[in-house]
Amino acid sequence: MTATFQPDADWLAFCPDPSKPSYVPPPGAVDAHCHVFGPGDVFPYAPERKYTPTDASKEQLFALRDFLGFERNVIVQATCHGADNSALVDALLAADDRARGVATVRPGVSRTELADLHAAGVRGIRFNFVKRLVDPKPDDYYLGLVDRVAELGWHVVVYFEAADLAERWQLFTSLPTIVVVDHMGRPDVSQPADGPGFTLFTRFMREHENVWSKVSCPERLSISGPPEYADVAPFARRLAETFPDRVLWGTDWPHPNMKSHMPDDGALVDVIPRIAPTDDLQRRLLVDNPLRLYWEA
Ligand code: 0GY
Repeated sequence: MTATFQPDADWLAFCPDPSKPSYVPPPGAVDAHCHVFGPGDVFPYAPERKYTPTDASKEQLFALRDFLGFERNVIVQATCHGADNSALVDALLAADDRARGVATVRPGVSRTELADLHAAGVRGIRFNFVKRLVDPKPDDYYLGLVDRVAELGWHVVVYFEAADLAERWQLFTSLPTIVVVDHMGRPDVSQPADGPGFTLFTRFMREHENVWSKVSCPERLSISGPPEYADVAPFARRLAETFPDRVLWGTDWPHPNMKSHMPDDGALVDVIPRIAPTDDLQRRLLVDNPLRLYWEA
């Protein structure tokens, strides 16, 4: 089937010529949060999607990986592809064992489909609670799905806004798998990193040793803006120093739904030493943790 898709009128395309970062990631480094979009005429966008992006292919992703000094990717199914993981699987199969995936599945998914996803390199599913991206469901919907994938040894990635944490506390704290939170649960960075909002998030991690966080996406959270995203770094650093074995980092390429600006991916890499200031913390963040979760599981 072929289809032609026009990106949304206000869509910002990813940076075509990122700068070479000054920071050199350690050998084996993993970009643990990125996406592929389409191409739409090969892998059509989902009818229920809430945005239509510019295509962002696996070849472009792998070229960026090499340019930025990374060796591997974790590719996360984006909502514009719904629960059709074809573009994700296509990228995983082309990656020569250098990519793993996080899929979206719905309750009717069969054992065979799950086994095929596993064989392609999928190691988790994503639950998205962000209302501008999806229509969130009652807790039972997610609990039913997690039971389906826990037996495969997969984990759950959750994407939510700061206010959802208190509201969905019961659900989030009852998930039996590893739970990886996208983008630190989207803290309000106009508040202090040791203020009440983010303290609830750190309590979530402290009291639940199965909870991990991506210390990614300063471009989405920052008020002070690029290239340093100085207001986000204290939040990310607090997590990287407090929970050094439960943090991941990713570019978030191709940065869907950015409205304020499109980040230079090289500048994003240069933020890493301000999040993880020592060689040891950087190695855990970029190599040890993602390898343990995605390649050694
Ligand atoms: C991200 C963030 C966003 C989009 C998605 O699946 C998605 O569509 O995750 C967003 O718009 O904040 O992590 O890519």
